[in-house]
Amino acid sequence: MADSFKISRLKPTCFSLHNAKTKRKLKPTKSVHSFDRRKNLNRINALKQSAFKEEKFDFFLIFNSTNLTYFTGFPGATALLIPEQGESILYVSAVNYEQAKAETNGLTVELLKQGENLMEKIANQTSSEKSSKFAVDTLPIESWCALAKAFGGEDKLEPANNIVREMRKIKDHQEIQNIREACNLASIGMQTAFDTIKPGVKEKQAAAEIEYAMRKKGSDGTSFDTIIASGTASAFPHGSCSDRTIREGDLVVVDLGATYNFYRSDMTRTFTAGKPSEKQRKIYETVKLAHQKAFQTIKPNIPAREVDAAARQTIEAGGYGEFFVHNLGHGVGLEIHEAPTLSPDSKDTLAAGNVITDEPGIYLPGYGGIRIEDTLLVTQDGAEKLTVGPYALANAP
Ligand SMILES: [Mn+2]
Repeated sequence: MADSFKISRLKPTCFSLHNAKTKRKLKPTKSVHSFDRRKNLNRINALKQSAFKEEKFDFFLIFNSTNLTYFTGFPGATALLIPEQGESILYVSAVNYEQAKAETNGLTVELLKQGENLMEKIANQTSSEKSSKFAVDTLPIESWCALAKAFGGEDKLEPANNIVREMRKIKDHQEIQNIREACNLASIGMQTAFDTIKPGVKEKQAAAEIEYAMRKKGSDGTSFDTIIASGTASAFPHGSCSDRTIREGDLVVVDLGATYNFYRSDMTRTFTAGKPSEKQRKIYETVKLAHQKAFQTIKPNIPAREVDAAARQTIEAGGYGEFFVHNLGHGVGLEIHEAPTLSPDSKDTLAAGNVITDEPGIYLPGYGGIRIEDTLLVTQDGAEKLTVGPYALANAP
């Protein structure tokens, strides 16, 4: 799925103005056991190293639901208070309380009663340390204001999601196993797309077959709503899935992903229903070359913007520069779009353990679009493709 050019995140404040021919047999790998709880404690300890040793905070407050899953392996908590010393406190409402106790360990699970003010509870439980400094990941602006009010002002609070963002960029062994499986499932989905899409099939029918195939092989769900964009709609990078019937000669962009143990995958192929035209072939070869050039560039310590540039320059040289309207790629993990960002203005530098997409595209309004995308693992000396499928424009004789 394509990541748009974005404005950078603002610090929250409230008190100041501030081919289809190659039939590869794809099989899911051996089932990975769900979260190893000790791994999650390792993540909390790693956060403590960064936040308390390097950044000099006394507490780290986690509110973001994806971050909560990352640190606890449990997706139903409300907040996590991580002190410099001692056990962390996981705040959970009654509906998820028993499950949280059963599915986490090494944490104090605390019931958040009906009507209880979470922010005041946290302020009261930490009030003995008057001059404490609190790092906070992400909060809606209203919640940030409520937290600041409970602490008597925002002086003690510091937005520090960047520390978590940097940690989540580098996947550990268990995360890579989960993503690898999510990618195997996506590859199965894409094989189904190659087998299903032909003139006379509706976009939604194709999506149903794809999702059914992935689910049967063990997918927990899709990474995002499956995109089957045919005809002129293929020129919309985030086009969705309609009741439209695919016609002979259409370009069809298929962008899909599966989830496995909370982890996601992302893969795109474009093909024609029937024989491609010369123009379709020319655009396709340009995108394919851009995808390859970017892939060959990927290695640890390279600035992410240089990988984007390798693809962008290839498309510009092909004469389609203005029609590549999104970033080259993005990180994939618990979220479909996460760090690092592969864009012209990215400040990220790639490192072994990053899981990223390489997804150049060309979109001609009123005509159609072509995108090719794989999810990749950055290795010690390059990159490994985790999604696997032919690069073929025609999927029918
Ligand atoms: Mn993507």
